[in-house]
Amino acid sequence: MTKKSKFLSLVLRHKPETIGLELDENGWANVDELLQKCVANNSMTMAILEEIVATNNKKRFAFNDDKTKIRASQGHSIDVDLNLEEKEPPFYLFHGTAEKNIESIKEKGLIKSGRQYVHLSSDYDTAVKVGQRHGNPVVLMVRAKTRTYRGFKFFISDNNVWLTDHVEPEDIVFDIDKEEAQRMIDNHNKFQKKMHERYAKHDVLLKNIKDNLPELEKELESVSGLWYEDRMYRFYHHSFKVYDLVGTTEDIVKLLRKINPNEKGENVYRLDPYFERIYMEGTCQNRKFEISHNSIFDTVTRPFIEAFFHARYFLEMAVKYGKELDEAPSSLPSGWAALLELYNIR
Ligand code: HQG
Repeated sequence: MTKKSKFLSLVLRHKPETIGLELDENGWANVDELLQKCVANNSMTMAILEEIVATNNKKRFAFNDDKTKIRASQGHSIDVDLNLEEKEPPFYLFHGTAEKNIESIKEKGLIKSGRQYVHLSSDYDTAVKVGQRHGNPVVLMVRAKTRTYRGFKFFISDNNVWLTDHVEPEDIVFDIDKEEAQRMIDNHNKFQKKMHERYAKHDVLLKNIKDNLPELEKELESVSGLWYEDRMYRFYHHSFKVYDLVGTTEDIVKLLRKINPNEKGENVYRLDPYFERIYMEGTCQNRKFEISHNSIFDTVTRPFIEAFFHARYFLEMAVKYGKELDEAPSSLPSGWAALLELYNIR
């Protein structure tokens, strides 16, 4: 049966002319014609074809729906259009080759030479088997997803072989064994999971803002306009009214904590450490005016102002982006990015 399947590979992938067969532009051969033309060269029956299609270890061949046509799913050296499905590849794919090819691959990358595509597999062991066909096997890892960001396309054949036009050396990981490859995949998956969790929190933040928008807007309004104008004036006028900022900052931060997308108990639940320090310094000391402050008025009150400005900025950004955004964006406007920093989810 292997011999017959190899013969089928020859006529359906490389040299249909050996038996005077013609494939259509999509690589299909007419089954009746194939059987007829095989008689002289290599006895083939419908039952044998069916068995090969069903049992071939790599599902190399496929019938059309009514079994009047057959073709190879990949591996062609002749020019056929398989209408392959373009598909987003996993982060890493594998390529098996022989040791003797490595120097040249390091220089030129993976090239398709005779075939229509460079062939890649999604697992390490398959690549070992492919490599063994050429000599002492070596497995290379291809940064497939990274290549798609640069516009290169990947296709998947009906029998799940990944195909691409070429791979430059800089997108190949050389000198890895199976454990190392697995470790890289695990690390990538861990990173991916973390990123997903983080992005999910962007959505939670936006939802929390929207759910609390009236309250946030009301607060922002109360620290804008004439009130705002007056409080800044009080600082320069050395008036104790500037001490009012402390309570206002606390009110704002209460709201900012209310929309925190992190869960209580998570190690990122506290706000950004810089912000927490600015907030502490601007609210925890010298809260009440004392005569002795007069001589050091700016030293005492500047932390109030600093904390107020930071808190007000985040409140303003929350209101702005709560109104503007319909969903958490992947390219980040600065004010939204600052909010993500505040909640440690950037
Ligand atoms: C190598 C089988 C030097 C490449 C398998 C490979 C697969 C370079 C050989 C399918 C090179 C080509 C395809 C460079 C690539 N310098 N050597 N720059 N770039 N090569 O047989 O991938 O069983 O055409 O590493 O399972 O081995 O037939 O390709 O060693 O899926 O269904 O050039 O064939 O499927 O060899 O195998 P091939 P391949 P079937």
